[in-house]
Amino acid sequence: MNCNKKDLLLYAVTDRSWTAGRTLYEQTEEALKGGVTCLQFREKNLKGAELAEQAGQIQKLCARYQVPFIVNDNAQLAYAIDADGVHLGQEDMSVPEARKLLGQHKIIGVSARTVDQALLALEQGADYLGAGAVFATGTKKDTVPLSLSQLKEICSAVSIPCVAIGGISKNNIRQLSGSGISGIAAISAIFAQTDIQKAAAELREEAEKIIWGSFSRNL
Ligand code: TZP
Ligand code: MG
Repeated sequence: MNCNKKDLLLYAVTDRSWTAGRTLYEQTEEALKGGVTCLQFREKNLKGAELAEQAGQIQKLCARYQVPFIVNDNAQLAYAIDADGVHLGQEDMSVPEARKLLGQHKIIGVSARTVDQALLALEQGADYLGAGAVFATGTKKDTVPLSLSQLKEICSAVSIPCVAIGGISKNNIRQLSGSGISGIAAISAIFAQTDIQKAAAELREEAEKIIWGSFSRNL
């Protein structure tokens, strides 16, 4: 496994539907400048050559900033472009299959909403979990928020790091304090903002406070 817990602190997830006249490349660079520590390429509306082409560009950009580049859903694409890893939903390729394809050194993340899903992912060799949604979000329509106690249960059930996702913003991130997460993931709180660099920097500062705090329990 190749997943440094510290890299999960501020995990940005892309969404070109927010680009508002700018390119995803420009937006991603702003996010990286603002201090994003991991980037997931999640472009549900791109396919085939265009998907691979965009992914390759963003991958090179992330490499310049030495930030891990993770492909959402698509382990085949992650393999084809030699991405740092893949993030798998419950309906995507299984962890053992993805591990076989990508090898021991790539990062495999899994979405988990229950302790059972978390334990299975751990047992199968996932490197980290994405847990959520933790708050109401308009970005992903088919999700219902977990309670804070469900999030805590998931985090404490596994030895791998957990990243919270869903509706997280600088205004509610403090509610996640003490939940046991190692990072927060966000789409709109980063990519839907006019000043993406500033938004990422503010989230990073808050994430450092609530996750790392004055003692490094989660490191
Ligand atoms: N998975 C659970 S909630 C979500 C995903 C991909 C959407 C996160 O987007 P936002 O804008 O940070 O709420
Ligand atoms: Mg998915």
